[in-house]
Amino acid sequence: MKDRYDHFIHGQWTAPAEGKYFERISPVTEQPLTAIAEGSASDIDRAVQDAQAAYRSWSRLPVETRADHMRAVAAALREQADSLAEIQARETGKALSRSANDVRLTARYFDYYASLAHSLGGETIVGDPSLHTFTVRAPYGVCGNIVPWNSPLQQAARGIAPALIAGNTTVVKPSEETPFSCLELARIAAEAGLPPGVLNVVPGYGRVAGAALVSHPLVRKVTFTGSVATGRSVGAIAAERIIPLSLELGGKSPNLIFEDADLPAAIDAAYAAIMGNAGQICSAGSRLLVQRSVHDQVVRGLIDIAGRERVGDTMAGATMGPLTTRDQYERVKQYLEIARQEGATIACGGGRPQGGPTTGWFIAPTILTNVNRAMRVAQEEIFGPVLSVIPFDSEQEAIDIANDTEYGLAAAVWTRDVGRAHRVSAALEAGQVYVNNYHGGSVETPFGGFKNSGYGREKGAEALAHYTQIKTVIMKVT
Ligand code: TXE
Repeated sequence: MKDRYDHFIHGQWTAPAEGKYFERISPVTEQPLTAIAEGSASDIDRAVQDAQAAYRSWSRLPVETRADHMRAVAAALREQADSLAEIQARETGKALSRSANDVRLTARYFDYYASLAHSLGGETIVGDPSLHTFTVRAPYGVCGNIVPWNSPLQQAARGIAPALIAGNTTVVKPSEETPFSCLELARIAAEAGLPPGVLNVVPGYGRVAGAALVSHPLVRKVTFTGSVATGRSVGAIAAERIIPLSLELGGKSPNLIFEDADLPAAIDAAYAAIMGNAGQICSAGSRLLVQRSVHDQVVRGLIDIAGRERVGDTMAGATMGPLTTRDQYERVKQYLEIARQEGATIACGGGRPQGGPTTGWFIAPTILTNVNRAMRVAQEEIFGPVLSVIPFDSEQEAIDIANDTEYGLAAAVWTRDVGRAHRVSAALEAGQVYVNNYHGGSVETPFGGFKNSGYGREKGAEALAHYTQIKTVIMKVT
């Protein structure tokens, strides 16, 4: 990590126009990590103008040349994987092994979209024989990418890589909480030969730098990952400007365990689905719906696993890290208070880990039972290591409870009955459904939400549709 981070524009470190920096605090020690440039509207303008200039040549390169550049970025990311993983682990507090996996995925996004280079063709349309009609998939120009703080590297990469292969250039506004790994990604890409301006990164606060990026007249497409409230305000600007937007806004994803499931596997996966990354995963399985006959057995199994978790500094061997931001820590504590007021039972956890670290934004893995579907802890995204367990009796009741939230990002069903697996996965209102696994998807599986979890799809070939616009050419030939 550098002593101070500037913006990364035109392939080089660039000081902020207004000369302002702010400090990012470590989620583990609560001491300053390092200083970071505070992006202003003029920094955003500079980055976007530069990306627009780069767009002219980047979009005209042979697609295989763009793919070569992206493969070179992937290789460079792998070469510097250790230091990059450590920087992301320090800024987020997440376990180094998890951060290393994020770096692997980040590299895979560049490789994967490079491999789709030749799928960017259009079609020939049969009609009037005097006309030769075909479509091409044209890029938009400069894409804006607003990234949150829970997995900053791979969340940035899943927007950058499809944008670039399609011929767009991109300006990333990382979260003010976790900007360092994104900036390092841009540096590594530039050193790997990515032409200047193709990938610019401007850190700063959302309401200033983020809003300026969405509002900039040269930004022709925006990808946003974050909260529903901010997604709404970004959406209002995009609607006004008539630019396309992909929104990934989190969830309250249900994980359904039926009595005929492989229970040991289901219990392990249910625990990891919510406690991984201390619950800070948009598609976390935060509502566990368990058939009543196996409810107590499942809850006992979960409490057992929670008892083995070591919460603390993951650099010093702990298995679960802190909440990444102070705001998030306060928000999770508030939800634990709400759970108590609503009458839920705190089966384990419920606050800071006993005998754990005295600094840092740590919460012990928490399992809430006696939760009913109407409670706020069953409806609202907590985004922490807090699982709400709700019993059900019938398949239909499980489906009804599962679909009874404003969200629809992910869902899972555990059963050995093939018919039930099909019926339930068809009925679940979610953009990604897992059967007898949780989080089985990767870079190649389309991902995004139903309902208030957003729209548009990231990952997979599907994402390319969101970074290209169809142009139909109708050519008179006789
Ligand atoms: O999100 P914000 P916050 C959820 C989770 C969490 C809650 C709040 O429930 O508790 O959101 O987190 C930028 N114009 N998720 O406050 O504000 C901001 O700088 C343009 C789910 O951190 O949405 C950051 O880069 N941009 C989630 C990004 O938006 C703006 C991941 C996300 O911040 C802006 C994170 C504005 N006016 C939180 N205001 C997921 N879907 O994975 C802020 N930003």
